[in-house]
Amino acid sequence: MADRIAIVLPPSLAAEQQGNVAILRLNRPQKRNALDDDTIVGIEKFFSTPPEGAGCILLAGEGEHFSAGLDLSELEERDIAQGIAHSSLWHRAFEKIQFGKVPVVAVLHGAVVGGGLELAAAAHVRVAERSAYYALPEGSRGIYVGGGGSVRLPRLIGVARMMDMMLTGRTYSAEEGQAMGLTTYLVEAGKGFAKGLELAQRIAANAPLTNFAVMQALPRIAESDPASGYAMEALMAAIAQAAPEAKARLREFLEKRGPKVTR
Ligand code: 1HE
Repeated sequence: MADRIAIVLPPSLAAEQQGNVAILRLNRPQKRNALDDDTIVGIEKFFSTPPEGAGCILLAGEGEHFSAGLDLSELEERDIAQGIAHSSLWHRAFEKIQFGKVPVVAVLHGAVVGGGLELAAAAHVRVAERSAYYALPEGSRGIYVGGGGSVRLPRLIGVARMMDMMLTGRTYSAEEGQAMGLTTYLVEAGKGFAKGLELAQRIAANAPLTNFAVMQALPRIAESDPASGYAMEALMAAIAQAAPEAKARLREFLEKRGPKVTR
């Protein structure tokens, strides 16, 4: 059973909750889920204060496409200062996804392009249906990525691939994306939401401190020099294992009540 969520969002976003998973849908299919300012502000708000009890957030798109990226109709009148403010708004909003309170699983289908790909790149796990395709059409529009793409995408796919996508307009299929690190799970048409929900429920069942460590400590450790990384890892490991939840889970396993790791 899905519960509606009290937070006030623009009509381009729809939120609900299924148990310990909160679901946010891009809900502007008539414009292919193009991301206008109201939507980005709504995303920032939702991920800043996820619904109580949510241990994971599932992000999906209504209609035939995940997202056509930036709403190009809002670009025409912007000057340089407004352009910087606009990009900074996207940075703040997507930072709340990547370094927010709980992990985020994105379900992708159809176009995952431009700012839509930047949005997907901020999620922790990406489930892509075979219809999904990735592109950065900014080059052909005479603009540049502005939603953190230059920071996140090279870390996922490499600078050279991102350069090629932007310079030549090359698109990648969901399947190709799997080899590159964009698609974490590849699923058949219509199966993305169910797979995403299954993964989100599994993530939400983890100890919150472990999810915190994976979201907040792991990417920072990966960016730091090895000596700082080892020190931070040792601290994080010690903090996580000292939590009562960890003790209880370890005891469960040792008393033959906990789950075994299976293939
Ligand atoms: C839009 C947008 C949009 C559709 N902004 N209105 N993104 C792009 O360059 C991608 C532009 N969009 C497309 O290439 C296609 O729309 C799609 C491949 C995604 C889908 O094609 P299709 O045939 O299903 O739909 P459509 O007929 O092209 O579009 C339906 C409507 O959505 C139409 O409006 P209508 O009023 O005529 O019905 C389109 O104008 C509208 N629409 N995409 C505004 N993007 C932080 S910086 C990030 C920089 C970027 O993201 S650049 C990439 C922008």
